[in-house]
Amino acid sequence: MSEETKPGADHRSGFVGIIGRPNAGKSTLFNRLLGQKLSIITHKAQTTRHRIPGFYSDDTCQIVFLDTPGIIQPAYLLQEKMMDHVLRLRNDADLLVHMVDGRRPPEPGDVVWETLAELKLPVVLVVNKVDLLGGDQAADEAVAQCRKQFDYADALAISALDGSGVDALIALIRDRLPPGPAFYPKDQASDLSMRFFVSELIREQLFLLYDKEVPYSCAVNVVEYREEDLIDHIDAEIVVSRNSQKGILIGKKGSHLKELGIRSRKEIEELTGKQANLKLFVKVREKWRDKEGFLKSYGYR
Ligand SMILES: Nc1nc2c(ncn2[C@@H]2O[C@H](COP(=O)(O)OP(=O)(O)OP(=O)(O)O)[C@@H](O)[C@H]2O)c(=O)[nH]1
Ligand SMILES: [Mg+2]
Repeated sequence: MSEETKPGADHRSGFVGIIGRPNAGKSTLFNRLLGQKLSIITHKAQTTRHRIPGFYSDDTCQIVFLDTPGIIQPAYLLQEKMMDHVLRLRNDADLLVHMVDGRRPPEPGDVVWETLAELKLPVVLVVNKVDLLGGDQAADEAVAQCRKQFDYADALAISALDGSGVDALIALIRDRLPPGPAFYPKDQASDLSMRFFVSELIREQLFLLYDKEVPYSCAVNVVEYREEDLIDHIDAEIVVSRNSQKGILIGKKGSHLKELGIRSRKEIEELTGKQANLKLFVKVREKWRDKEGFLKSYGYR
């Protein structure tokens, strides 16, 4: 056993799922906990579609955080797959963090209460966006409103954006995890591939650049990733579910797609620290969001 994975006297480890309604700030918290951008963030709901692992390590513990898609009532098969990522936490997580936007904590009857009951795990309530609440009273009220609906193990108010309360959250989680060794080398941040992160960065730019239904109708697949010393050559296809969306995506004389390529390349280069030669292609696959075969091959299992 390597030095890194040897259990110390009081070393702790475990899996912690971050769940909540879309836009609550789950991915913002996840990235802040890990000190790097592993998960994409936008102002739009349902940005995250996968379950993304990120490894937090210090001398005393290793916490595998799992960022998840926002909890919704699914309307199509892709959304059902997204909710499966949340429900699977029941078997895979030791503890849950339930994130709530402090400005609008879920009401009685909200779909999250059903999900929390189904997951049958200890849950820490995290009231987020306190920077927007204008004082402790609103945060306390949000905690009280949620506690009426669910029996939380603990509750805390934070701002994932400015980081206040995040160290306290880590300490609180650590104390609730069982003793055990690290699962992964302590300098490793995740076990997803660079292909995955690149496709997510392109999807992030799709959400930021295009309106309405378009980003929700897109999947991004990296079909070729060839590394050279100074430059990575990346081909990515963007799949849309209707022919009309292809035109919107490409824009007049290719202007929209060009802009998407420029912005995505910048993000990818920031991630890899290298130059990227990015080529984007648009492909129509009618109603892919409802077809098991397409979903599977696009990584939505
Ligand atoms: N002011 C403020 N904004 C925040 C905070 N945390 C997140 N946000 C913003 O809230 C929006 C949604 O953040 P995300 O982290 O993408 O939310 P999410 O819960 O992962 O959303 P989905 O993936 O769609 O479920 C973004 O515009 C964030 O910048 C916070 O503490 N304060
Ligand atoms: Mg997210």
